Amino acid sequence: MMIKPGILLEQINSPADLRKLPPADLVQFCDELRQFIIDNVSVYGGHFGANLGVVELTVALHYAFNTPTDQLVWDVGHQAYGHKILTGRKNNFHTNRYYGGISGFPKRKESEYDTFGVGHSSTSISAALGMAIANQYQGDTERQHVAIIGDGSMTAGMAFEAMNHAGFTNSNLLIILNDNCMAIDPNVGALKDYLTDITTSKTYNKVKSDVWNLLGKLSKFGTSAQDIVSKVEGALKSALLHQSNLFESLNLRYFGPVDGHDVDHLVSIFNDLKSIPGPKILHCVTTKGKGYGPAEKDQTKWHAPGLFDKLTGAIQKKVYDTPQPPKYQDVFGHTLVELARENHKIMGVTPAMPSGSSMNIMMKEMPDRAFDVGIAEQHAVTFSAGMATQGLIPFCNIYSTFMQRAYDQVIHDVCLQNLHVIFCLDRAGFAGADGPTHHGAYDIAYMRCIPNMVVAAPMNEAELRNMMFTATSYNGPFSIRYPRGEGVMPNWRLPMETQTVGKGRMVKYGTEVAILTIGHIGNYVNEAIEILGGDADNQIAHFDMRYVKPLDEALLHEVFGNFDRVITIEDGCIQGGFGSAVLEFMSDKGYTAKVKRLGIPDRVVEHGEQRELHAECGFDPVGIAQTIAEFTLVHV
Ligand SMILES: Cc1ncc(C[n+]2csc(CCOP(=O)(O)OP(=O)(O)O)c2C)c(N)n1
Repeated sequence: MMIKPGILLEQINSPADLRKLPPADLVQFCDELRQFIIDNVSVYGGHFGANLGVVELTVALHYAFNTPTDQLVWDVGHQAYGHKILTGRKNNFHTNRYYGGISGFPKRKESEYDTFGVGHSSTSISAALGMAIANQYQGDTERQHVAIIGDGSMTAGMAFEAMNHAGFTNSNLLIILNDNCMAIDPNVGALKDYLTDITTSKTYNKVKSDVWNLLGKLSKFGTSAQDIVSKVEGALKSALLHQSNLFESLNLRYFGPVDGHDVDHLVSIFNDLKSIPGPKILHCVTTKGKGYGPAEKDQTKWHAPGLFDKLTGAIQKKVYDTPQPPKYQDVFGHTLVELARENHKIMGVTPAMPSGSSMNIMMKEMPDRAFDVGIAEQHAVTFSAGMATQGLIPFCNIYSTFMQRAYDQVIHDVCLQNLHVIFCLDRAGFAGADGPTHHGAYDIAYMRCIPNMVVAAPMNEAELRNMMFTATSYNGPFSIRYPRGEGVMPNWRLPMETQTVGKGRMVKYGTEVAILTIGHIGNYVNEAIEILGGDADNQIAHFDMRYVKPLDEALLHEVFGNFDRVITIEDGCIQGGFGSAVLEFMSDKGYTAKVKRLGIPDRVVEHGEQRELHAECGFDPVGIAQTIAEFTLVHV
């Protein structure tokens, strides 16, 4: 069917406008909303497949529920574009994820419809339950609270913790399980199999559809939904005795599975569910990428494909004349396989990020030695610890930001027992367009205070390989952080060398000021020197410290013995991070020097390109040059 582009969407600027549409227009409206998302994401980028998959759910939710009084909590929030477009952000949607523009995730300060800030997964049920219990306590029993959570996010412990709690409350909570069998990569685990079984089981669905029919029939006779449910529940329970339902055993009323793309049916179900008291779950089956062929076919690639030609489905790729440096994640992935080929004790662990971390390279070549454990960072860490107790050497790759979830496991299960687990923290530093929920800002600070933990950060690809190699024979907890994106060495496959743990290096000699850097951000120093020009090259000494812990004390004695002006630079929080470690050394050893620390300040830094954010925080090459100029005799 050809739809006239945007004729309904043009008139709709809020859920209140949407609710004025006759039900007969909803299908067309969904088509227009889907097209709007395709038009925008193809040109401006962002998350794609997950958004197309929830178009009907989004429209039905805002149509049936009285938002913003009724509260929708989107899990992760990467699928909330339709919600944003419907709730006043249609006209600035082209700024989505750009510096100064709207956020790619729901955000409380952006809209009253964004009830809870998200970005990390599996928080929605807890948050919605908290809202429900709070409103109940405050005497509002009418308000509806809806958590919309994907089957991938449902694999996390936190989702189960929340359901376990919800099941013994009488809260006004509806959980919508958006089951598309996918996380970013195909979803994994026993729960996934269970959901597939429930969806495809003939007996189960027969009984369920009888129940829905009955519900429909009784509605027509004016019987209240509560009565209907209690009548049919008994029948259902006995009919399904042989096939227990996971959610029902947690005391949540389970409904479904239903077609998550049938907007009319969804609206009528939501209207029915509104009057059914207590915590309940509606299982919706959807297709990630729905309505856009290429995205339905290759769902991982189209999770966040970058810019593309919407007519041909061709994803834009930059073409270069010369070989380009690889992404750090790929250096990790290939190096891990190289190491694992030589050392049969090496294993790989990722919590639901096989593609994002490039662990998929090892999963493909050595499927029995590399594990995607689902969105389960805590489990990933302790699972790795368990393997380490048996003499294996797990490389546990977790994005810096998601490692925050597993902090206790890092301390309690790995470091206190001094186990040989190697943590590779991808996306360390500013994450870019994903914004503050995803910035890897804190890992240097949170890792360096734990006994036994080594904290390393490579300045380039060769260093990353050497650190991974070094870590395999270190025999204790070892963390290596590196940023999102490309390194600096097109020819990076150099033979690996063992480093001395805790040894830094002088990158360049200088006479007036010492710049100490950690990790990839150190590459900015050269650019800063070029910006300064003049005698800057002679005046500036640069040290790549490589390790925040143990610190290279011998090198620091040299630095503080020879320089009275020192600048530290890190792509991490300035409080408690690398610069703080250097200051602690200086103070403990009785040196005095002027020290300027550059890094992520103690405030929320929003989204934007990594370089834009570095500039905002004063540690892009220009900011570094300015600091040097203010601090030394060098003039900009
Ligand atoms: C704690 C945490 N770990 C990992 C991620 C990265 N991540 C973002 S979306 C996603 C998949 C979510 O799958 P699902 O909930 O099924 O949603 P879908 O994209 O399939 O709609 C993952 C792993 C995250 N956001 N939070």
